[in-house]
Amino acid sequence: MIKGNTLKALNDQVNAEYYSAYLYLAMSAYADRAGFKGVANWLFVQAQEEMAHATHIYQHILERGGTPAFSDIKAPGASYGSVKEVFEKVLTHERFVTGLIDKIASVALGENDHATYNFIMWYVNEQVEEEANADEILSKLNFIGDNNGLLYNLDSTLAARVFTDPFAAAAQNQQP
Ligand code: OFO
Repeated sequence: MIKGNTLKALNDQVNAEYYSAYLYLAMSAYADRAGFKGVANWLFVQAQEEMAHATHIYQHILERGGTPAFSDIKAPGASYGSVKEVFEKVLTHERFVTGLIDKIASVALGENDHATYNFIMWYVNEQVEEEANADEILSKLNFIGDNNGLLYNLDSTLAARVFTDPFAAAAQNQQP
C-alpha cells in the first residue's frame, strides 16, 4: 500500500507530466506556425511521450492501492523567439523534471516503498536520455548559428521522429 508522501509526490508528477505535454504542444504550435514542420513534429512526439508517462504513473498509483488526485494544469508560455530558444527551454525543463524524479525516488525510499522506488528507476534512466536528446539538438543549433541551409537540414532530420509507446512491450508481456 502506497504511503502519504509517496502518493502525493506521484500525483504531483502526473500533473507535471501533463504540464510537460502542454509545454511541448505549445512549443510545437510555435514551430509549426514559424514554418519548422520537422521541429514541430519532434515536439509533438515529445508531448505524446509525456502523456504516456502521465498515464503510466497514474496506473502505478492505482496498482499500489492509491487514489489519483487531479489538480489544475498550469498554462505553458506560448511565445518563443527562435527554435534555439525553444530547445534551451526544453533542456531547462527536462533538468527540472530530473529533480522531481530524483525527489520521488528519495521519498519512496524514505517510506520504504521499494516497489515505487523500483518503478521510478525507469524514469531516472529516461531523464538521462531526455536531457541528452535536448542537449544534442541544442549543440547542433549552436553550431548552425545563422546558417538557414543547415537549419533546414536539421528541421528535415527532426521530421523523421515517430512516436512509439514506451510501455507497449511491457503491457503485452502482461497479457495472459
Ligand atoms: Fe516525462 O520526460 Fe520529459 O518531462
